[in-house]
Amino acid sequence: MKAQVYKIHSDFYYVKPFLDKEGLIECKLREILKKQKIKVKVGDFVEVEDGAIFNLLDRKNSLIRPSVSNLDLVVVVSSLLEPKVDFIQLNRYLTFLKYHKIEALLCFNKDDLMNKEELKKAEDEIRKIYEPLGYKIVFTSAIYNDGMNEFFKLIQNKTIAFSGLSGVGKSSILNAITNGNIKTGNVSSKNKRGCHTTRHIEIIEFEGTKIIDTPGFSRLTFDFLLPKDLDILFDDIYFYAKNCKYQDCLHTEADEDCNVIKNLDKIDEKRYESYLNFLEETKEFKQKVTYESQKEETTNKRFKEKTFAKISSKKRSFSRKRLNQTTKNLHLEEIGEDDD
Ligand SMILES: Nc1nc2c(ncn2[C@@H]2O[C@H](COP(=O)(O)OP(=O)(O)O)[C@@H](O)[C@H]2O)c(=O)[nH]1
Ligand SMILES: [Mg+2]
Ligand SMILES: [Zn+2]
Repeated sequence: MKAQVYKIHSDFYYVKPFLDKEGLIECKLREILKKQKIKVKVGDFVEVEDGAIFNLLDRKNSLIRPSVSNLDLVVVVSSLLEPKVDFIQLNRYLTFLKYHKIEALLCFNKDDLMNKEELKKAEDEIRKIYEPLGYKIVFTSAIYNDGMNEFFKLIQNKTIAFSGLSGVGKSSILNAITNGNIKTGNVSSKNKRGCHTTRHIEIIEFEGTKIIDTPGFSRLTFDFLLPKDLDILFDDIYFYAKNCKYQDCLHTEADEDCNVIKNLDKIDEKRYESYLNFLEETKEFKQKVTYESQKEETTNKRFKEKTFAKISSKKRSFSRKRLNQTTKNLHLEEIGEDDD
């Protein structure tokens, strides 16, 4: 029987069968999946037999934090005021989602805090940056129900999750679209040691829309990507980067003849600033990869060759092939990682 995982509590998986409109079924995980270190997540499609999940079906996408699979759309919520839009953070969410091939919907909430002219100005500014990038954008007020019909149409019949900084109105929007009919479990709380207490992820259904209630997106630093792989995640930068004459260019001020630098006036300032910020984070990853890779290479050489001298004298840069292999290994490590 095919089913979707709706929530997980320690060793128990609560799944909803495809052909059943009724409630959830409690299952365990077959030993074989545990042995293969397969981590079943909320949103996963699985096969169930005799009260146990024995097969994980193909995923459309999958995240580690939050630990969910098969999202159609993530609503990235910002508030226009209180707090003001944090464009770097917004670009961070968008770049992260683009990397994971998950569609984003941009929601700008608390539009009631602006007067007509201010709102018009903010809207124009935002649309000018994000519409050419292909994003759908809604302006809402969770308090006055502005934009809620339009918002609901954009999420209807999809599997969605909310992201956005705390205080922008995610819970209020959820309340507004469901008329307070569903309760979500995720209040932000910290225990005595200042750590976040464990919170559960679960799918909540509302009129055909599956909302994955998560404690939020965390650890969104780009320390899993090589510097050379960042530009392609920025459509507006890549438009110029793809014609850059330098092959390994990172499109920073250091390269005067870089095609991105030459066209900087056509790229939104905050977008480029975001790119530079994330680039620094990717450099840390490259260092880690380089280190691991050299360590590996040295060890291999010690076994294969008789002289130590050769190793230290040949401080040549490691091959790209090896770099890619190490990158892959580090990624695999991450996949096997536990989230709680
Ligand atoms: N003026 C205004 N306040 C809002 C709106 N939406 C949420 N708030 C307020 O912003 C604060 C944070 O909202 P909440 O939904 O808890 O944000 P969350 O942390 O993103 O879930 C609360 O005091 C809400 O009442 C809105 O559309 N307009
Ligand atoms: Mg909230
Ligand atoms: Zn360049």
